[in-house]
Amino acid sequence: MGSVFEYLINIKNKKGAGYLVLIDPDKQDIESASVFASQSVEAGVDALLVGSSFLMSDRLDDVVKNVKDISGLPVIISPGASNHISRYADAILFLSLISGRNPEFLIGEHVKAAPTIKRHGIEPIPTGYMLVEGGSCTSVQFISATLPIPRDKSDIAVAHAIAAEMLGMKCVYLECGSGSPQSVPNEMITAIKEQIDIPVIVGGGIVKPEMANEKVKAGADFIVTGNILEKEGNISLMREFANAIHSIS
Ligand code: 1GP
Repeated sequence: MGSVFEYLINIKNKKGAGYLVLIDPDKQDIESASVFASQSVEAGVDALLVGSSFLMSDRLDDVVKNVKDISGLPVIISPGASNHISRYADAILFLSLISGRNPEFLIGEHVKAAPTIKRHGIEPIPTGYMLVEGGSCTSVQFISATLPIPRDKSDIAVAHAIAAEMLGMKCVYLECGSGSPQSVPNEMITAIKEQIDIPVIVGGGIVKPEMANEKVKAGADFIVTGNILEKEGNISLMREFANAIHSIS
């Protein structure tokens, strides 16, 4: 079997862009996460992310195991800290919060997590995580104690993305933070995409399929939604997102 990263690249090549749905174990119990997982398959979601900035619940293992068994989709952890690891996951976004200057989230948590990730054989996907100002102080901003990149400073965002690529990271994740009032500006996505060859993941505050479609047109390779499906969760909305994201090839 190929790697999860290869699977994602194939999805991007085949469908134009990929759709990743985030399940937050703090917000969803096993039962609702399981329903979500089976609906994801029907709706055409490409992979499931599981994660939280905080992780107050002890459900991570159970959620990962259940959604993987039910959906058969790759399950990728989107961690907030070094203890957010499940041996049942297929892969983990090995996120370095490159937009911030907090050493703990640039390398410290990684050193703590690396031996466990290796021991469990979870595939790490080295990812440059860039927090972009989204109109409110999100959990990521608060917990990481880092400043987001100002929305109107695409040049700063581009420089970070180029550095991520030069450091050998496999993708960049442009993130406004879960539930943010605004999403990553389309111009910023385009400016970054013009300068790097690694895939660009975009998430945070994407609440309408049309928004997802615009982000893909701007250059996003993968779109992440979380909150909106937890709030308004229904399979038809999930399907609309999938169609909007897969419509450009
Ligand atoms: C958070 O980008 C994801 O990491 C999802 O954000 O919950 O705002 O969709 P939303």
